[in-house]
Amino acid sequence: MISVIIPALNEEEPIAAVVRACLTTGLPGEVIVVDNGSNDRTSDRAEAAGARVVLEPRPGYGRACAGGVGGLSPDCDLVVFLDGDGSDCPEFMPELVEPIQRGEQDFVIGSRTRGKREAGSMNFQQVFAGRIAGWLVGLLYGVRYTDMCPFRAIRRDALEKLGMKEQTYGWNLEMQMRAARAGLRILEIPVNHRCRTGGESKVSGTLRGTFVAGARIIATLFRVAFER
Ligand SMILES: Nc1nc2c(ncn2[C@@H]2O[C@H](COP(=O)(O)OP(=O)(O)OP(=O)(O)O)[C@@H](O)[C@H]2O)c(=O)[nH]1
Ligand SMILES: [Mg+2]
Repeated sequence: MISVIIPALNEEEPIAAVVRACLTTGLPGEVIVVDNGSNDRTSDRAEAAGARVVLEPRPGYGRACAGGVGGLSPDCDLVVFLDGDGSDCPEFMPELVEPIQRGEQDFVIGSRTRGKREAGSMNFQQVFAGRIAGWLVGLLYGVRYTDMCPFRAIRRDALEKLGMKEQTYGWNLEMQMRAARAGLRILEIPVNHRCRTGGESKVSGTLRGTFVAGARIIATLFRVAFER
């Protein structure tokens, strides 16, 4: 069974449409929205749209994703992650999950830099950071990524063996590094990307968010690269 995990913080405007678009693909057996401390109606709207809400009281993108993994149903064998702001395009879900279902890949990740991007949906720093991080991971582990796209699919057993630790914005890169180092079969496919469909940016749209996320991502790169 496919489970979708959506980290969401104060996304009451876009979240219902994101949940519905995931369900419309007919693929997921469950959609889990992980709300860590929203002070708006994110949880209610997610639930009304058909999601199961997991509350993660401690803040942080990585904690939210990990909270979702902790709340997976026992039947789940394939996990899809995407953001709750409406910027990822769930219609690409079949392309992400089918290579895993066919037994050909363990980890399939979208690349927004290789897909069609709506004007303004990614800023220069995001595109640049994704390229640089991808290049560094290539040097370290021989797997070339072109983005740190949040939209991705992975076998549940493989994910649980990775030993994910990152609690904040380094989560996406940490998964890519650990997957490469573990020798998983990895495929990157172009996915389209839109501007968020409502609500406010927490990361790339603000100067503070950009610096905090950038620092966490760099710290993650060093931590994972040098850990023994
Ligand atoms: N649970 C949780 N989710 C978060 C947290 N911070 C951000 N998110 C979610 O993570 C996703 C990415 O955050 P965004 O604000 O969209 O960051 P971004 O994509 O760089 O910025 P945009 O340009 O606005 O799309 C969204 O679904 C957020 O709701 C957090 O601390 N906890
Ligand atoms: Mg976003």
